[in-house]
Amino acid sequence: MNFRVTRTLPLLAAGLLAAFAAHATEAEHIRASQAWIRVLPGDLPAGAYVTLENTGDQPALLRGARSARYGSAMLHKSSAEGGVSRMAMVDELPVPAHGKAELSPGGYHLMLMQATAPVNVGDKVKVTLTFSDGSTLDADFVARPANATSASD
Ligand SMILES: [Cu+2]
Repeated sequence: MNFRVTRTLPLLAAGLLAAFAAHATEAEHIRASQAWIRVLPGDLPAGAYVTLENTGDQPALLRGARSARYGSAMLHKSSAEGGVSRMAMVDELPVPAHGKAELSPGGYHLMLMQATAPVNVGDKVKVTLTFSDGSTLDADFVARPANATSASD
């Protein structure tokens, strides 16, 4: 009896590992493009924008981001009400299966705060995007001037 148990357990463990490896993460199906940061003077927070494309069959949920260059990063959404522009924190941004989500000025964005050192126009800043299953995607965001409206205008 003992003999059987010790032989079965390693096989069971191997089977579980194989099943886990076959399950793709959210981040694996996401392609990031047009990634840029609007750098503002002084200690003002910087908006970060990116286009996310989901090549997978399941929706992915962007939860937030982090970067070694900033003390904190939050997911925000801007809106205009009666000519007044506001922004609010949001918990997540869905990227539909075989679809896109755009973070762009006036809409969803990442708010990067407390730069650890001055970020200059032209710098490439690595930002790690985090998804609801805990998976992550690194993308290089190019720092652009305050009057920029897209990744390349
Ligand atoms: Cu914001």
